[in-house]
Amino acid sequence: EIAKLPKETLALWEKYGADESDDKESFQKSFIRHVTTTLARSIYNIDNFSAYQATAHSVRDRLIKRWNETQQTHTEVDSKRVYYLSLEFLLGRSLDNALLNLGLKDNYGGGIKELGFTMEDVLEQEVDAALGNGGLGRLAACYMDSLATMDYPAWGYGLRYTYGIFQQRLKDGYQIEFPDYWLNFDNPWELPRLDVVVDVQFCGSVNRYTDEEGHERYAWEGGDTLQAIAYDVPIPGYGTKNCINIRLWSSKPKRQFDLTRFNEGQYEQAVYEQMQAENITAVLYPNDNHMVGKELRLKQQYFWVAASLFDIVRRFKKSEKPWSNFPLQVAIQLNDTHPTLAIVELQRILVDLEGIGWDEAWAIVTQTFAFTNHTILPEAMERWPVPMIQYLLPRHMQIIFDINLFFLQKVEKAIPNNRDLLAKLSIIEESTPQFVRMAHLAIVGSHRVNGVAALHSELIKQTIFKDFIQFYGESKFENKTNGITPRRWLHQANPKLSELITETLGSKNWLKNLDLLKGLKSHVNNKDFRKRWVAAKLSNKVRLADYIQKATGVTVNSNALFDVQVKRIHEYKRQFMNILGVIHRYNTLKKMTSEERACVVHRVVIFGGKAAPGYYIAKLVIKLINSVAEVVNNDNSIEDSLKVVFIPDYNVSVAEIIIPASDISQHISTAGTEASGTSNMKFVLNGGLILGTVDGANIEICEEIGDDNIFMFGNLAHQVDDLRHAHR
Ligand code: 73E
Ligand code: PLP
Repeated sequence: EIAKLPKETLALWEKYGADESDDKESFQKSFIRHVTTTLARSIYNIDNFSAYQATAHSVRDRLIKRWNETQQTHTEVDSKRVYYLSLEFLLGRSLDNALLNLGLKDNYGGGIKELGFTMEDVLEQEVDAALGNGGLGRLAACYMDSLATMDYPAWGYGLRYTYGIFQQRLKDGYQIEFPDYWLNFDNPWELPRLDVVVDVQFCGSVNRYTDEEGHERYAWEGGDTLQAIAYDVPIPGYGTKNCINIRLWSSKPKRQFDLTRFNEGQYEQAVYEQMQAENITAVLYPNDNHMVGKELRLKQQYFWVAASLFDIVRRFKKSEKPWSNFPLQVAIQLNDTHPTLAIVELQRILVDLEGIGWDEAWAIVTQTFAFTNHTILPEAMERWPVPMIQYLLPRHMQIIFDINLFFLQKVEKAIPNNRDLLAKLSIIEESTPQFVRMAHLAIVGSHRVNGVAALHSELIKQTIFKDFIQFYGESKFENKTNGITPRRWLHQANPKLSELITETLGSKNWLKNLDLLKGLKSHVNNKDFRKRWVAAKLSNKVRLADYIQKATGVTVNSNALFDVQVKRIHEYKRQFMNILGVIHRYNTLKKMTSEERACVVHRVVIFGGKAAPGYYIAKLVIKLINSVAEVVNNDNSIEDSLKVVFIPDYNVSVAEIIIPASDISQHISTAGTEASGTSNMKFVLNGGLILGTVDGANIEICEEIGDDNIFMFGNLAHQVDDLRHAHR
């Protein structure tokens, strides 16, 4: 096609499409251009926020270029793509990350200074993209950074919630929630693709018919149709031109005016129904590790899955390869059971729309999908009432019943006369009403199932998925221990330590290969190295102390030991045990003489984390922590030997300040309950010690760093059930 264009046209594209340079002057030029044109402002009315916007737009221009080139290359090469389906992407801020990954930080930093701003002030202006609850959503964001950095042709698919995770404020020590209307100002980190629109159908009915070849077929007809609009979020890799995409869908009514309604004067009703369409992507459900069986949540899941699969299939079809090649071109990873309907949707597309036979279609489906389990907590297991699915997705419910029937027939054949096993494995829970067990559907529809840390991956085989081992054997179940991106969590969040490491190792290669950190071992006794290490920690603690002062009004001493527990508030994470420990410490300090207290290391105990709005006990724990803080911080008799703070609104940006400043962090879940944990890795990477239970990734961290660098305590996972029983 390009060859057909006139030479003059091509020459123009070449001339004007050349890279805008990345030097300081080019940045300053584009900054001023964006201030005056994009923002329609002038030198007389530009504040820090406009400076942020202009800088972001300048970076965005460069990102778009890489994004375009990457997508073009992937289309030309037509390599296999990996798709990560996640209802949550907890991205945080983008500007600093993009500057570092694109290698622009120094030139832009210098450039902005000459324009009268500081990079720190400018970076502070950005609001977090907080489209996630906690570890699961942040893991998705870290994976996207790593996939981009390692040059994978990867795509993320998610929802563009109008409201992300709520903002937490404190009133009289209680949590109160505020809406996170993060799109108040324009979002430079998304590219609206108003031309990428997918129709999504709900409700209606299923009709059986015979096609021209005499085959029995099913058509899903009628019901309501709405539209998914794509918003693309470019994710640049570090030290590579690869820039991948997260496609987030936003719901819109399909502008089909119901003329009868209007003619009958039911204007309000007609408009109201249109508005319902926009509700689908309005808000992120704020529950971590807990299922809430709301119809709107199921609608979100199908809306997202239908739009994403349509897009994936459309891309595959462009290559005109036979359907049997689909799993060679497409790998879809299911981030927990939230996208499990994708399995059913692909089977529907292949059988109903493409006319492929059931068995052939099912082979394609199972070779395409893989499923990650993130939790064994019973309250988090997704199950949806059959009548709800039947109403919203009548054809999908039929397909689920068929998948189950054929699956159970295979089980019966392999392990005959075991009705108990059939009931345990069934995708359908035979209660009143019946329920669909989404984890069972995800296992049956995937070729691999993984847990997120070694212990967790063993536990799923022994507990929630035990019965499946009888049928599939062990090989379908494997472990993929979680990870984190060292670019954001060390290089970006802790620039001083990052610089020391780079200087000591002689290159930045460790940012792409963390094993190289082993090279630091030979420097542990080097005086200068140790001095600089301690200085980096102290400056991070000073930065956090300033933040605490601003956010809570409490003054803390940066020379005290910082003892940190920041994560979602949950009974299984045991913030309650921590605060009981603090009360005990306070009582002990009060009983001491001044001389005795002088020998005790001063300590600041730092808490942070959101409680789900409907989680009564978790909210009460927040109040307890704040009440304890009130007493301890105002008791002069203990002479500042103990301070307690609850930092409000824990999010990614706050984590970036807290984590590098920690001396000890607590990861003290009841053994067997925290599937992995990822903040534990972040604290360790920043040179912090861990106080932890024998749970999740703590165990593997201990193996890596050695038990001199971690304090492990408590019972083991296999002892917990008996202990619980004995306590009754
Ligand atoms: O242990 C963490 C794990 O590190 C686990 O609790 C968390 O996932 C992290 C990443 O693997 C998690 N979140 C959820 N389930 N497990 C969850 C469930 C329902 C809604 C939202 C989040
Ligand atoms: N929430 C936020 C904002 C985070 O940054 C992280 C991880 O860094 C988590 C939650 C997960 O923490 P944890 O693994 O301790 O549950």
